Amino acid sequence: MSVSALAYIGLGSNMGMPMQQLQAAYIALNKLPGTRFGEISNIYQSAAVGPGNQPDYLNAVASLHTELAPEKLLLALQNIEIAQGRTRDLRWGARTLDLDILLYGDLQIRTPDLVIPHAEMYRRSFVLFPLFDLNPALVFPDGKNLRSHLESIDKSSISMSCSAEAFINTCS
Ligand code: ROI
Repeated sequence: MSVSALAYIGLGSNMGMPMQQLQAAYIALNKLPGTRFGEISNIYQSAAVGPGNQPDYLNAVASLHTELAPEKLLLALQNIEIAQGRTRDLRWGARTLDLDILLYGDLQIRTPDLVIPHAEMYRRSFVLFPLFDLNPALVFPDGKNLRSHLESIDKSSISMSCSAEAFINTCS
C-alpha cells in the first residue's frame, strides 16, 4: 500500500444553488479513488472576495487521506468541478464549484498548474474559519500557525450557514 497524505480541500460555490453544489461535491469527494474521506467543516457564507459584483459564496473545507499524488488529486478535483458545470471563462468570476488543494501534508510545491500551500489562503476568512473547525492546532509548512493568521484577518463578512452535522444529514 502506498503512503497516504492528509490533504485539506477548499470547497466554494456561489452559483446554481450553492448548498446543493457543496452537497454533490461532498458525495463526489467521498468516492475519490485511493482516498479515504476525513471530515467536512461547518458551512460558511461570506461576501465574494475579488472584483465585480457577484453573489455571496458558501464555503467549507474537507480533509482527505489520499494516496493520489498532488497532480492526480488536482485532476480528480477538476473532473468533479467539470461534472458540476464549472466553466473557466472568467478568472475571478462566479462559479458553480471551486475545489482547491489548500494543503497536502507538509508539501510545498510551485508549478504552473499547482501551488501548495494555496497562495491566498492565509488572508481568507472563508478558508481559515473552516480549517479551524477541522484542526485548530494546525501549523502550516512554513511553521506559522492557523491561530495567529486568524487573529490578523478581517472577520466581518462571514457567518456560519449550516453545521457540518446538519450538512451531512441532508446529504444522506
Ligand atoms: N470569495 C468568497 N467569499 N469565497 C470564495 O470561495 C471565493 N472564491 C474565489 C474568489 C472569486 C476569489 N472569491 C471568493 O475564487
